[in-house]
Formats: sequence, C-alpha cells, structure tokens
Amino acid sequence: MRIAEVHIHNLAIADPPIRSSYGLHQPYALRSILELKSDDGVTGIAETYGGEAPAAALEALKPRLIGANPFRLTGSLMDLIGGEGSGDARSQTMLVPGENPLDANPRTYSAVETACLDLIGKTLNVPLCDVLGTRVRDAVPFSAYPFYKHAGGGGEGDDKREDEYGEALTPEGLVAQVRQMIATYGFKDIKFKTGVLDPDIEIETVRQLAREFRMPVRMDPNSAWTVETSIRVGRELREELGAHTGGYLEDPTATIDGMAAVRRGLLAEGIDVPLASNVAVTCFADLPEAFAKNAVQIVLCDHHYWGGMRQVMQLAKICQVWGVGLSMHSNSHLGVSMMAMAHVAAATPHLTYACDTHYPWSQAKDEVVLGGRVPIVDGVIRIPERGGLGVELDYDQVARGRERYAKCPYRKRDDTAEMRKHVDPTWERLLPRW
Ligand code: GKR
Ligand code: MG
Repeated sequence: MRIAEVHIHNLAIADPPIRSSYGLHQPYALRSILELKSDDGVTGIAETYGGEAPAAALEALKPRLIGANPFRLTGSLMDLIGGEGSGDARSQTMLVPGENPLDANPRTYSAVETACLDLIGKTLNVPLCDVLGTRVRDAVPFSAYPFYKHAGGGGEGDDKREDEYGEALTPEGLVAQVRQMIATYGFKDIKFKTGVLDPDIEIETVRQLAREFRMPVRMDPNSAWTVETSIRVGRELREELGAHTGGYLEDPTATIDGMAAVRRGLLAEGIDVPLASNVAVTCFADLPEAFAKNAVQIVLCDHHYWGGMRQVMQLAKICQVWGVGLSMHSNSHLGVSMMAMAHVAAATPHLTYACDTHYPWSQAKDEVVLGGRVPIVDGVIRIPERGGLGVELDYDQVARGRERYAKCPYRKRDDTAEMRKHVDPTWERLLPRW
C-alpha cells in the first residue's frame, strides 16, 4: 500500500466569545483536515490546528508523503519529533496552543501519524485503538468544560450563530452553563477555565459548582496568578479541589519553578491540592525538571502537539513510573479530533482523569464528520466497532468549512486582538495578572 494523494483542507468553525487568560476567542476557530488516500482507494484522515502556518507545514511535507508506505511513514519522519527544535527540545513560549513555532514539527508529525493510523485501521477494518494495540477501555470519559463567556454564539455577518449557552460572567451564570452542558452530555467531571475574573469571584464560582454538582472540579487559570495568589486559592479551595475529591489546580502560575513553589507552599500548610499542567510542561524535555522539582502532579497530554498518539502513550508510561497522573488537554475542535482523542485515550492504560474537550463549544452546522456530531452520552464517548477513527468526512460540510475560511479574515488564533476589539482596547495579557 502506498499513499497516492494528499489533501489539506483549511476550515473555519464558529466559536463563541469565551474567555481565558489568553483573552477572548475569535468568532471562528481555525482547523486543518489532512487526508491521505492510498493507491487502494482508502482515505485516512486527521484534524489539527488551523490557519496558514499549520497548513503550510503539511503542504511542505507533501513530497515526503506521496508514494510512502503508511505502515512505515511515521518512522521515516522521526526527524520531526527528535532532535533540536523538533520535539526533544524545550518548547515553552507562553503562546496559545497551536501558535507555538517550537512545537510546529511535532504537530505536523501528529497529523500525519493520525491519518496513517486511520488509513491502516480502515484498510484492515480494525478500530484505531486496536491498531495501537492496548485498548483498555471501550468508553472514554470527558469533562464538562465551562468558560466565562460574553453573549454571542460565534460566526460573523450573515453567518452569525444562535447563542446556545448565553452570557456567563458570574458564579450563577457559570452554574447555569454547567447545568445545561451536563443536561446535554451527562458529564461527571468539571474542568473550569479561569484566570479571567478577580480570584475571589472565581473561588466563589468553584464553591458553587462543587456544591451544586457534587462531582470532581478542576480549575485552570492558565498562569494568571502569582505564587502567593495560587497558594491562597489552593488554601481556600482545599475542600473543593483537593486530591481526595479527584480535583486539581491546573497551571495556577507560570514556569516550573513557580509551580514548584506553589506545591511547596501548599504542602507546608498540609494542603494536598495537586497541580496539573499543560503550560509549564508542554514536551518531554520539560519532564525531568518538572518531576525533580515536584512542580506537577498531573501532566495533561495532547496528541496534537506532543508528537502524536504513540508519544502520548509513552508519556503516560513515564508518568506512571514517576507516580504522576495523566489527564488530557483540548483546544477548539471538530469530530475528527474528538475521535482521535477518544481512541488514544482508549489505548492508554495510565490515564487517571476524565479528558478535557471543547466539543460542546462547536456546532452541528460546522461538523465535518459524516452523519453529524460524535455522540457524548453519559459523559463518555464509546469506541465504535468500525475501522480506524470510525468516522468519515462529509465532503459537502468540508466545502462549507473551506468557504467560511475563505470568507473570514482570520488566519491565526489571536485572543488578545479579539479582546481589544470587543472588551477593552487597552487589554494586555499579563502573567501574572493577580
Ligand atoms: O480555549 O481558551 C481556550 C483555552 O484556554 C485553551 O487555549 C487552553 O489551551 O484549554 C486549554 C488549557 O487547558 O490550557
Ligand atoms: Mg490548561
């Protein structure tokens, strides 16, 4: 089997105005779809970050993809995930995920790997997690992912969307948002994006969420706080976020040293609120320092930028050996990424928390998966007994996504620009802000 055709689709999908310490989401999130078609006429697909740079990187790789054997292709691309500047090096830039030039190669590699594994799975009629070979669960749990949010449903002009969730800028608004998400998807865990409002309001919001839903809550201010503020929040929320609840505090402050200082400060007071990270720790090269300094008790994996699914499985094993938990990070995405996340989670034994997903923030109108949105029922995605990812592309929907991309002015994610446009013309991303 050889790869005969490679297609890359740039898509724009409506995205509501949700907030984080990065700023405000633009009306469209950008995604790329990669298709690898074999000479047998089978097509493997992958979804990754969108906009100009990720698509150009995939485009540039075409000559190495055409004619390649998909069973061996990812082995011949190891230069993208090993060696200087390609995945073995430190990659922290504090830029939004998907816009970090230092992990561009692992992201490109990951898309090719996912498409190859899908192609192999579809050719053999074997689900992708069974191609990976270590399926340990058939149903993968995901978390509700509430955000502080302005009014609006995303999209622009005559493509402006209904506001499914409404504004949520108060503790009560957040509780209402989570109630709606849980009613629709049945989630059993809550991952709450913070670093947006004064920490006292966010503390109150977590308290209300924990009281109302009685399920594990995680709080992620994306490095918006000082070490002192982080310790104070950990102290005040020890009952809501403590290890005994299945909760955690994610990236309260920037840098491995900052995280280590927060952990030390909390432990000195006898408080076991574990710290998770997808900001202080973004690649394998961060692990030795992070573990040596006890900066991170849970790593958030993400096959999109950790260099693919098999790298995530290796990360899981390293974490297990070091007694560190593993959770899964997410950015705005469609059903192809959703299924890839579910398959790698199904095949990763040491996955100790329900995974994050932005999927509730995307809309059926933009879904490119044939048959519509991937179902999340009772908070889980069930692995379908179909080959590869278990989903195919709906080419009419892909064409609509391409059209939206062509029409919209966005070519990269820029939450600061959007914040200045709609909320505060003088806004700057401050780390720490509080
Ligand atoms: O979508 O605004 C967002 C999130 O803040 C996202 O960019 C983060 O990557 O979900 C993420 C996280 O867990 O840090
Ligand atoms: Mg995070």
